[in-house]
Parts: sequence; C-alpha cells; structure tokens
Amino acid sequence: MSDLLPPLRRLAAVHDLSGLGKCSLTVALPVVSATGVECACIPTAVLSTHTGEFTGWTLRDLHEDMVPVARHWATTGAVFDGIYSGYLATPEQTEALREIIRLLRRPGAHVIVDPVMADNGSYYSNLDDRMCRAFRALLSDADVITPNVTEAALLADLEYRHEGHDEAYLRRLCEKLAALGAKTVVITGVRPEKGKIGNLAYDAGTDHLRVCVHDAHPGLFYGTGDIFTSSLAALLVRGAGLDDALRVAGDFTDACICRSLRHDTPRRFGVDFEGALPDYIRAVEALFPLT
Ligand code: PXL
Repeated sequence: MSDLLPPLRRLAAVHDLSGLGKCSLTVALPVVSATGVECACIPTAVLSTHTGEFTGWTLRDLHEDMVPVARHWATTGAVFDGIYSGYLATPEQTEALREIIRLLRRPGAHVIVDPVMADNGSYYSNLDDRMCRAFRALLSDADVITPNVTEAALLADLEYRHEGHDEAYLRRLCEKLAALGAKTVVITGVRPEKGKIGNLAYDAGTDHLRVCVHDAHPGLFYGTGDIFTSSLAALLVRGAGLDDALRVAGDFTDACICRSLRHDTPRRFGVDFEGALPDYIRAVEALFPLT
C-alpha cells in the first residue's frame, strides 16, 4: 500500500506527576503529543503540586513500580525512539532510571536526561548533594543532558552565577560536563547579556556551542524547564537537528511565558502553554509534516 505512513515515533517519559502546577508529566504529555510523538509515561512519584512555592504538598514515591513497568513494556514489542527523564523523587531512583534505559534503549534511540534538582542557586525541597552525586554518575548514560545553570554548576562543581554568563563561563561549564561523560549539553536559562535569557547547546564531539536568547522577564517561571525540554526531546525524536530543536523549543517556551504574563497567572501555577500550542504545532509542521 503506497499510502502507508511511517510509524509514529514513541518517547518514554520518566517524570513525576504533579497534579497541579503544570510541570513534569502534565506538561510532557501535551507538548510531546503536539510535536507528533507518542508520550508513554513512567511516573516516578505522584504529588499534589510541585514543591516550589507551595507548602503542604503530598508525595507518593512510585520507585517500586518504575522498573517493572519498563520490564513489562519490553515484552510488548513496543519500540522506543527516545527515553526522556525529569524529576526523580530520590537519589535511588537514578538506579531505577539506569535500568529502564538499559531495558528500553535500542540503537539510534535518543536518551535525554534532565537532572532536575535545583534552580536559582539552590536545591528544590527534599533534595541535596546526594541527588547531585547520583545525577553525576548518570551523565555518561545520556545522549543529551539539559540542566539549568544552577544544576550545571552543581554537577560541574563550579561556581554558580545568577547572570553575566559570558562565553568563558558557559564553555567552562560545558567542557566540565563533557569531561564527566555528557555528549551533548543543553543548558537552560543562560543570561549571556543584560535583559536577555535563553538556552545553549554544546556538542562535545565538535566543540560547537550555540546560544538562542529572548527578552528576559523578571522572576521565576515554574515548569518552563519542563516545557522547553519536552519540546526539545520530542523534536530530536522526530529527527530535528540540535540547532532547530533549540530554536523551536526556545521560541515555544518564550511564547508560553508571554501568554502567562498577559493572563497575569500566579507564577506557582505554571505557564500558560495551552494557547501557545497552535503556533507551536505550525512551527513543528514547518520542520516536518505531521503524520
Ligand atoms: O519543574 C520541575 C519540577 C518537577 N517536579 C517537581 C518539582 C519541580 C520543581 O520544583 O517540584 C515535583
């Protein structure tokens, strides 16, 4: 049959499910789907909200289920074109993630590890140096890592700078992370010039470093790391090059922030990605016809 379409690509998303606050799986699912990629989910924990700017949240650790889910999937014949991890509830969950990667990785699959543990110079609630050491040991298992500047500095054991991220500082972070085993380093929330914020991609193989920036808005926007990385991961799985993925994911994240500002949405409830999806899908379609 000549009108058969190629099989849909599939990503395994290993994140928590925070019910309210638009981060992790509640962002990965819509964004990966909007990119035309199936999003299969391994929840690492279920929380009532994310742990930033909320108090009294609930957390159920799903560690015991993580590897059995992947073991079951491995018996189904499902093929995974990517494995994309985010928030892990404990350092021990990095061991479960390593086993999931071993079970599901096939040649050519993209493994994207977002070492979610800190922002704005400090660790998230419940997390500390043990999480950093556990993620450091995982760097060489990934094809792409996507720390923010705080996480990059912690992993690289270099000073954290809130701003003034000149090329020498960014290169030092990237080269140290590459020396620890990372192949492609994407750092989010870099501030290379006053009034601008963006993301960088560094290919350790070619030493190529590229930065894409937008106008900066004051303060923190929860969930934007997950929005950006969900888009980047799905675009890479669709077959986008790193530069295109960096640009399209960054433009989408910026559009979400701008919509939130127009709605005046309280920051802790996450950014308003919903209304930015139509333009995002059109940007994806400009790279690939959706199938
Ligand atoms: O967006 C990152 C994230 C994911 N999951 C949980 C979090 C955070 C950041 O605070 O608390 C539970």
